[in-house]
Amino acid sequence: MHTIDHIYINGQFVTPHGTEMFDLINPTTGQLDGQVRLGDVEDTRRAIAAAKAAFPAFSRTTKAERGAMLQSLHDAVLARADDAANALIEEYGGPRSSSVARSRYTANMFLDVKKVMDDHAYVKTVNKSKVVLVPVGVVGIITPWNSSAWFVANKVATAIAAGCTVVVKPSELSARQNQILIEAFHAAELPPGVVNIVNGRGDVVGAELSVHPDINKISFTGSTPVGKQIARLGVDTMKRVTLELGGKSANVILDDADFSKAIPNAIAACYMNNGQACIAGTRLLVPAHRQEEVKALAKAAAEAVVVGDPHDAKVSLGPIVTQKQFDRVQHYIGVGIAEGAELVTGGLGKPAGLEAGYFVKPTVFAGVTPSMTIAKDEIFGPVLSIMTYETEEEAIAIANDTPYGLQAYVSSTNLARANRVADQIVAGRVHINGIHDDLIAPFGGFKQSGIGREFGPYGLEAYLEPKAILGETAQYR
Ligand code: TXE
Repeated sequence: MHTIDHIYINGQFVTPHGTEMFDLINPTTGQLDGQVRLGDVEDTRRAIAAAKAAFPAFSRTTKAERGAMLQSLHDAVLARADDAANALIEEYGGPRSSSVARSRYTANMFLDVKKVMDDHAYVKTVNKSKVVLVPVGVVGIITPWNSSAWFVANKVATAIAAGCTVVVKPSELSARQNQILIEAFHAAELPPGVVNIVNGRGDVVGAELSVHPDINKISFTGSTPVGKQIARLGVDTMKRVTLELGGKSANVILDDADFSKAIPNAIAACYMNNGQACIAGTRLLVPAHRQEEVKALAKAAAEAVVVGDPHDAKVSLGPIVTQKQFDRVQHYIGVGIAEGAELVTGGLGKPAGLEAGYFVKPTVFAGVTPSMTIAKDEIFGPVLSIMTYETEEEAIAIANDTPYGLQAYVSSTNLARANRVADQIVAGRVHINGIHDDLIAPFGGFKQSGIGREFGPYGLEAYLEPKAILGETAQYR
């Protein structure tokens, strides 16, 4: 049993004023694995006060000082990478190989951000004036349960690079991962108050961060409805917001693609993170005359996925995070069947032998039309919808026929053609021929997938405000 009964304020682990205990259930077993004591509004206000008090001195630190902190954070987080991987596996059901990899790149994020900071000009000349990029202030960071510690690490690293202080409200479902992260932050000996963390409910701690006048910016990753709510709550105090929200990403397979690679890739792009990824390629768009071939390849690839205990190195698909999310995914599979989509493989119920946990059968639907619910809603589970198109123009139109615009995938052996299609898809990132990693290129969404960008120089600028000094200027930074 893991008991997390402290929050982190002003460089100290303190007992929360809030007394509610929240159960942590292991999604692989369905058994109680721990409890977290939740903070309340009073705890949130204490954390905000600490971040506010730390801000003036921290905002004046040099890049060299903050660079040393980012290096220490990298070292401390890396030292806990194995613990973090275990927490990911047990708390969230992340398969071992991806959990180990993710824990390592969570640590590396601090070095990536350090390099971006070092390369970024914080003082520029625009026309005849000096423009100084100054930290936006005290930042509230609100994160979901999928890839939680990694989201926190990226946001905290970027805030530090900018000279901001923060209050973090992680998902209550990710308390263990974030406890390890905050212990690493403590070991890195940051100045007190620069990073504070309050476990708690979204509508309590998250909402207080979103309205509090001493919070200058919210960086949020989560669902589109909650992102909208946060933007609404923040408008009275004119908070800056970075919102990374949902997606319904299209994966466009052009008729000249190498289907033997593109279709297994499409399964991987949809089932990543146990199907619980905002960037999952959930709509597979294929030429109508190749549908039968695609169905056979997708069925084979989905049925080759090893589902089970994520501790097992052979497993690539673990459970869904909670009973509630499991029920939601089952609901959508039922709706897909009821609305007349063709079930190619998978379907309702749990895979044989895995009844205890929240496991979903790797599922593929074909004959999905743009008006079906499963083509429109973010399901957040391993459920792929195959849709057909007649022409390249129609493929692009279907890809863009969504309120989301986070990510897309295009496969073709003709790179000029692939790029032409990519140019016309309205999404923050488009991957050509595969799933690619780039933690410096901008990441974020068009349309209702969010506002702003994370990673790299664009992510850094989201924590900085340009301030122009006109007239007789002098360099002093
Ligand atoms: O997200 P929420 P949940 C989608 C996905 C999933 C659904 C629900 O479709 O099925 O959202 O997941 C905090 N003020 N995504 O419930 O509710 C909350 O405590 C301030 C997409 O986890 O958006 C948590 O810390 N904060 C996605 C965080 O917001 C509030 C990632 C996210 O919770 C709040 C996760 C409020 N009123 C889910 N209410 C992605 N795009 O990656 C809640 N929170």
